[in-house]
Amino acid sequence: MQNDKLFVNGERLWSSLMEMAEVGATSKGGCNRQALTDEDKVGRDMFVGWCTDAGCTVRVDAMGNLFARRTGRDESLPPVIVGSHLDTQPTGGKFDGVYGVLAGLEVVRTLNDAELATDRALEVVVWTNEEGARFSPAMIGSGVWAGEFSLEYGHGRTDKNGISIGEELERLGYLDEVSIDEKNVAAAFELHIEQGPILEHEGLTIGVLTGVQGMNWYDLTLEGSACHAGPTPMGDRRDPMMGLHSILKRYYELAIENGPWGRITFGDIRLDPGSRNTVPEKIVLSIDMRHPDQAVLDEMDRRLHFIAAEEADRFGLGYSIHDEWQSPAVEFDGDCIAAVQRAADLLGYSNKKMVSGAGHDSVYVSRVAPTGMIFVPCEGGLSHNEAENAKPEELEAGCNVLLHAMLERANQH
Ligand code: HGY
Ligand code: MN
Ligand code: MN
Repeated sequence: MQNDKLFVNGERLWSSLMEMAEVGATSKGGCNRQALTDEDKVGRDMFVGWCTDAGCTVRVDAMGNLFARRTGRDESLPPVIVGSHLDTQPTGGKFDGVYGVLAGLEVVRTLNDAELATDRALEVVVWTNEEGARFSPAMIGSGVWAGEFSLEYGHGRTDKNGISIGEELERLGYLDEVSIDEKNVAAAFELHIEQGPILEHEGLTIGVLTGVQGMNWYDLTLEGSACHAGPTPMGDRRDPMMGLHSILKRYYELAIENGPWGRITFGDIRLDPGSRNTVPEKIVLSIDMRHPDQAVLDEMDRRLHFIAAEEADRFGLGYSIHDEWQSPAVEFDGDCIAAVQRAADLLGYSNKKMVSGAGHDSVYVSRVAPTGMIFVPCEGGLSHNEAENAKPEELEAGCNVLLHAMLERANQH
């Protein structure tokens, strides 16, 4: 490895990750720093302080997205941005999202140490509510910024307690009126743990991402009749759970038939009235279905609706499917992919091109800016779990690739 290459400070990156992991830390070693909670505010304030200390100016937009800017030689040029998210799942880990944000800050700190200016300004971005765990849908901060959702829609989304994003931004002091129309960006990058098993299984250090798989979210409602769990014979019931039992079997078969990339997940379920000795009247089931090939995902969508109709009819149930969110499959920008590939090769890291199984803010950012992503392995491919873990040396390698990919685009005209 030639000596004249710039390298990040892996220890400083690791210690900033561990310091941020203390915010919303759970007893099982993970993080619960859900979007726009008090814990999220503490994390945001910490990040803003670190960026200010690193000489950046920080701008907040009307969705609470944070833009920490390191000026370039020519401030008239569109910047290069690097972003991800600080919000976590309720039982999230120390690295999902936050690694991409703090790696962006580490790039700034490294360039400061080297007293290296770039032609274009660099901006490290924190996107609001990437996870979609507290407020549905996911990636709503980047989605409003990219024009996928209106600001009114974004502010109006509420959590399970009826509290809206707009109210929480106001309460936390992260609601600003700055225009969110400044989308003139030369290139955008995001660095993230893979959250799956491929890189670790193949013994590779870097994922050069070519795109993100398509994702559909639904709410399936099944309606029957509440009755007594004791005297009511099984054959006399209109039990939505009996219909759900058949539907679930066929939905899992649908994902497996469309393997190896077909995915279906049922993460949340609500039964009314929710009493142990009353046959439920209504079931609402959350569905997350994914596939990298949009045509296949569209066919899975058709089958999903057909199966629900057929099984509801068989069990004499009412049913409805609410299409909560659709995020079509995304292909990243060829020049950004090539910049990541060149950086990984220059630094001698083993790598492969791949598609992301998880959604990321880059899905929407890629709508308005040339975008690329970088993956590093995580232990056992595990994520959205408090045991999420990654190796410091691999996190450092990913950040080195990010540094060189950003440098290439920041000095390109
Ligand atoms: O759902 C996703 O893939 C992302 O983690 N929000
Ligand atoms: Mn993430
Ligand atoms: Mn996540």
